[in-house]
Amino acid sequence: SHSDVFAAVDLGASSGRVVVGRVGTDELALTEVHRFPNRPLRLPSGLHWDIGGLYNGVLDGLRAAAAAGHAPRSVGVDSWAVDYGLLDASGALLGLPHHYRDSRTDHTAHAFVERVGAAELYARNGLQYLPFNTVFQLAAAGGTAQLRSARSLLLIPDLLGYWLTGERGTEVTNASTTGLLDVATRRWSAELAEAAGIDVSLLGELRSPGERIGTLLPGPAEHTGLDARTEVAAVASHDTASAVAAVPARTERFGYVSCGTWSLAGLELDAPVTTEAARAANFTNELGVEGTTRFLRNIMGLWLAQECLRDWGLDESAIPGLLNEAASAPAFAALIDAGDPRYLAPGGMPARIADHLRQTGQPVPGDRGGLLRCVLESLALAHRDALRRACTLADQDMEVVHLVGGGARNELLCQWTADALGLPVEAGPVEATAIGNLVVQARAALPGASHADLRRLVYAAERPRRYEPTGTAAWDAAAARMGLE
Ligand code: ADP
Ligand code: LRH
Repeated sequence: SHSDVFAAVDLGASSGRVVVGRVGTDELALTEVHRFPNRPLRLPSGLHWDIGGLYNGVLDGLRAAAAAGHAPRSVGVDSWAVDYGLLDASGALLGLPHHYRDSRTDHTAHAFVERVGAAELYARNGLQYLPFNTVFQLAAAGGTAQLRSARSLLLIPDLLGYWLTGERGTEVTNASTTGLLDVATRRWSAELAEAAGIDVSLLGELRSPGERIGTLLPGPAEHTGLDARTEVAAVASHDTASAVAAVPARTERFGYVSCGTWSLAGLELDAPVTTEAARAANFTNELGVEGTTRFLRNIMGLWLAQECLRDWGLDESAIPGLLNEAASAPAFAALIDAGDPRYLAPGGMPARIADHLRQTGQPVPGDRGGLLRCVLESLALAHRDALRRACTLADQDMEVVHLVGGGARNELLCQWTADALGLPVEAGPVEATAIGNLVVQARAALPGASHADLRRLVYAAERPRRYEPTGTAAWDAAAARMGLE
C-alpha cells in the first residue's frame, strides 16, 4: 500500500501548530513538530494579529519538519475565518490585519444590515449575523487610506500562502465566511462587494480544497531547508471546514461540535438552508469539502473559560485542577447564554459573567470552580440548543454527536454535552483541524478514496472516546429555564 508525507499548518486563535502526517490507504500517523502561541497585538489602531510572528512560527515549524528528516510532498495552511490582509499594487501588505474581536465593527455591522436588509443579506450570503464577518469589517474600513490603496484582499491562510509561494488566490471554504460569496452560485457577489464599498476585483480568484497553489519561493525554501519543489496546496483553509472534514463519523446521521476557542455546532448538509426560520435562529451556511454545506451556529466556546483563566492570572496548566473544582461545585446553580455576543470582546470575563447573572436574578458562584461549572454547563446547553435546532431546520435527525478540537480533552464538557442532548458523544481527535488539513492534501494522492473512507481512516488512527448520556431530565429542566430547545 502506498503512503505519502504532508505538512499541515494550523493556526488557531489561541495557538499555531505544524503537524507532519504520513497518510496512506490504511495509514494515518501524525507528528507535531512545532507549536507556538498566538498572541494578538493591542495597538492604538485597535486589536490586530501579529501576522509577522505567525509567519515566523510557520517557517520555524517547517524548518523543524525538515530538520527531523521529513520531506513533505506538500504543505497546507488553515486558520480562523473572516480576517484578511490588504496588499497594494506591488504586493506589499498594507498594515497589520485586524483581529475579529476588534471593536471597530460594533456599530457599523448593524448599520450595514439595516441598510441592506437582514432578509436580503441572508438570502444572498446565507450567513449567520456575526459583527466581524468580512463584509462588515470592510464597511467599517471604508474611507481609510489602506482600503483606498488596496489592490487585493487575502484571507489569513491565503496571505501566508502568498508569502510562501508568490501566488495569490482565495480558497473557497474560507471565502464562504466573508459574507461576500453568493450562497447559491458560490461565486463572489458583485452586489455584496458594492454594498461593502469595495471593487469585486479586490477579491482573489477562487480556488478549491485540494488544488495546487504553487511551489516554495527561494526565501522560504532556504529558510526552512525544505526542497524548493515542495508544493503548497489549497486545503479547506477555514479551520472549521478542516475540522469537520476530519470528523471520524461512521454514519451519515451525525452532528458535530468543533470545540476550541469557539464551539461550532451543526450538521453537514448537501445544500444550504436559507429559510426565514434558519435566519431567525441565526444559523450559518458555510462551505465544506466536496461541495458540502456546514450548517452551524457559532457559540462563544471555551473562549469564556480562556478569558476567565487569563483574568485569574492562570495558564492552561491550571485547567485539570479547576475542572476538578467545577466537578464538585453545585449543579445548575447559575446559567448564561453561551451564544451571547456580549462575550465577544476580551477582558474582565468573570466580572461580565457575574454582571449578567445578577441582572437575571441568579446567584454568582463564590469560587472559580463554581464559575467554571456555570460556563461549561451553559456551553453544554448551547450545544444542545444549536444541534436540536439544526435538526429541526434541516429536517434531519442525528444518532451521535462528534466533538472535536481541544474541547475533546474536557471530560466534563463532553459528558455534559451527551447528557444535555440525550445522545452519545464521541470525543476526538483533539487535532481534527490539522488532520482535516492533511487528508485533503492526501486526497489527490489516494485516488478512489471517498470522503467516508477518509473518515474511517481517521477513526482507525484516532479512535474517539465515547460518552453515553445520563440524567437528561435535569438538562431538559435547565434548558426550559433558559428558554432553550
Ligand atoms: P484553537 O484551535 O481555537 O486555538 P484548541 O482546539 O487548541 O483551540 O482548543 C483550546 C482549548 O482546549 C483551550 O481553551 C482549553 O479549554 C482546552 N484544553 C487545553 N488543554 C486542556 C486540558 N488539559 N484539559 C481540558 N481542556 C484543555
Ligand atoms: C474558529 C473560527 C470560526 C469563525 C471564527 C472567526 O476558529 O474559524 O469558524 O467563525 O473562527
